[in-house]
Amino acid sequence: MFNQYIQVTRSSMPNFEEYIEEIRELWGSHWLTNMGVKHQRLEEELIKYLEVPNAALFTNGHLALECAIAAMNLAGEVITTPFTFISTTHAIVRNGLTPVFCDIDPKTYTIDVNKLESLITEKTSAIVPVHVYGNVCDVNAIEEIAKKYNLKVIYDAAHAFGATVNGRGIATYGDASMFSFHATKVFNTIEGGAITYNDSKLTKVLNELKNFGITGQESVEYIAGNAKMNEFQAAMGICNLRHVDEEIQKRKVVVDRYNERLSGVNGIKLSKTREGIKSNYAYYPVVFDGYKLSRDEVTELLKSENIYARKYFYPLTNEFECYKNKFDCGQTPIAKYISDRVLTLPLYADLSLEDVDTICDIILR
Ligand code: T4K
Repeated sequence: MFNQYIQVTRSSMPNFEEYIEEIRELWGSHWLTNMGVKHQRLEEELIKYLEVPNAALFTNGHLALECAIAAMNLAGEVITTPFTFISTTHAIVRNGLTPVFCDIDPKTYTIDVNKLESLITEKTSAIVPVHVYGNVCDVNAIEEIAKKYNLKVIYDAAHAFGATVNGRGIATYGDASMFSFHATKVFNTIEGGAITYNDSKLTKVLNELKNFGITGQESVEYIAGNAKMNEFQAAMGICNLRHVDEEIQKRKVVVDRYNERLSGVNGIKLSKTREGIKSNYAYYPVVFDGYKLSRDEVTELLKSENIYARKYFYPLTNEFECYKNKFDCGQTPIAKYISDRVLTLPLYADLSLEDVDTICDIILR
């Protein structure tokens, strides 16, 4: 048994002195939030790193997604998947829109593009696909469908920071992408998030939506909340961005070891990456399907050894109390099947290969 808990993930942090150095000037300026110098710098650096024309920072990924949806002036129905964190569905509903749940592809767990078109009605205004676990959606098929029906595409890319498709940054697909910079993510700003987007005309509205709808010192043109990233968050981001490539590389080593130990085992299914994708190794989902132990038994077994794997994403979002009488999870049977069997194993840059081996030994013995 591990003496210390092994959690599903552990925040990446810069060297303490590096962060202190980064925030030192804030004691001189006393400018702590409301789009200060650190905020501006992180935004510029992310535009370069993600190779996107525009980026807007937010206090967290959820509010970023809510504001992106609001900025697009959508109406009616939005097609999405229930195999995600509750945030995705909430962001649609809190904008007064109706989510329409599409099933997922059984290999990548992303939206099944073969089922998407049949869900489009005259009320559909957008698609919100999820790059779940950092597994990239079939972005080209989604683009084609969106073009054909004149739909907006806003990716929930909360998990996909740094992933690329044939060398092209994931954030360049669709009208916009939301990234979460939560402490549990590959790249973090403690709490935080961003919207990357193609149309520069959205800059003004996104900046207003995160700042109460204020359009001038004496004018407020619409009703909005507060979703600004503060200077301490941005400073954390500036530091973590310097190390993110190294972090991803270290995660790859951990994932390679899991793959080595768990692939080919009867009853254990590992998720597949599409051709041409460079992964960011955000999560390590394992599906227990016909294994000698059920997913829940493996969860308990690991827990008894102080290892805390997590059932991301169980239940489906359309099964939660607040939605279950409105939606039928039977309409997304593959999502339901995977959700009932999936477990995400511990994964972080500093997880030792020895610990990975111990986790695998416990599962396999
Ligand atoms: N869309 C998707 C697809 C998402 O997955 C998320 C967030 C969002 C949208 C919304 O983005 P944000 O608004 O959060 O930026 C966590 C995260 O809070 C959440 O960000 C994440 N997805 C979701 C999948 O997981 P919990 O409730 O499972 O986190 P918690 O507190 O149990 O932490 C998990 C483990 O992480 C801990 O056991 C240890 C480690 N940890 C946690 C924290 C808080 C750290 O090492 N450091 C920390 O500071 O939700």
